Amino acid sequence: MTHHPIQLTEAQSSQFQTEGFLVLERFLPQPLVDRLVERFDPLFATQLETGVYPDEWHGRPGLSQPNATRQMSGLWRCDRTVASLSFAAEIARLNATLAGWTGGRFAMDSCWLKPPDAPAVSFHRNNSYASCIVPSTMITCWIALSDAIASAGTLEVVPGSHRWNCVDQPRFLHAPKDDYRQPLWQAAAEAGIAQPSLVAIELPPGGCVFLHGDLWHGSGHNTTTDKTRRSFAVSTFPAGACFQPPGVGYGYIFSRYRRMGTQEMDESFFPILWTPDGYRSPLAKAYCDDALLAQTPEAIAQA
Ligand SMILES: O=C(O)CCC(=O)C(=O)O
Repeated sequence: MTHHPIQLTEAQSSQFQTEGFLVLERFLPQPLVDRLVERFDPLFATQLETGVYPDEWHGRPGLSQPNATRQMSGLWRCDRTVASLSFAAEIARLNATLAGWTGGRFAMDSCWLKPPDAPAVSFHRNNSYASCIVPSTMITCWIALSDAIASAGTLEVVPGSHRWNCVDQPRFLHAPKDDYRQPLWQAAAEAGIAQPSLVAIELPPGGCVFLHGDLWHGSGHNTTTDKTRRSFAVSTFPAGACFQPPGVGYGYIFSRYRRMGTQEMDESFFPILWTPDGYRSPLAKAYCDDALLAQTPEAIAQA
């Protein structure tokens, strides 16, 4: 059983600075993993608890190839059980603390379901998808919701690549026609790195890895015949983040929720989830519970 809040050690923080990622083998208790996984089938079958559609939706049962990766972003809008994790203060606190920020604001949530034979996900840097935000930086907590093993296409990262002097450009990530690591090889060449080392993040269900927004990562083909690889990712901006002027930078999902006439981020779309003095945006308090505040077995069983 994991107890929140988690106290990160100095060694863990310094590993994150140096390597650009940090693994916690135990983060979510199994009942919470199960509760989250149960929500995905109804969501992909268009049974949306709130009636609201997600921001991104790839892979539909009956319409897409059976082996297509199913991915949704902005799931918190559709389902308040999912939102209770997307808006967990603890995740925002850990993401923000690793980055050295004094507050964390919700940026995005995504689920990634890779059935047997699912194709790879191209290597990329998450910050490239948020250049319409200042500062253009996010930290992501990627949580395994099944056994995340190399043969099932778990996440792969390149230690230290968050410090590489190179650029990435937004691209379609699902089912690349070319080598899914090609963007990585190109970036390594630009940064003058002869042989980048790759690490497959193998985790039990409920384990997580925190990713620096400039860390190169992707995931391989699910080569198994019977294992669906599931994960859920929550990304955080610094609490004081705002928009670039209109037309500057990339970020088509974020920009949808821009208010005209101001560069401020609206707390109804990007709630502040953690600050040291306990402030949370009204939306986060009114919309759902916080899944990581109710960690007794009785509370989880009743939820
Ligand atoms: O889960 C995956 O395979 C990819 C996830 C990813 O790229 C991300 O969360 O940024």
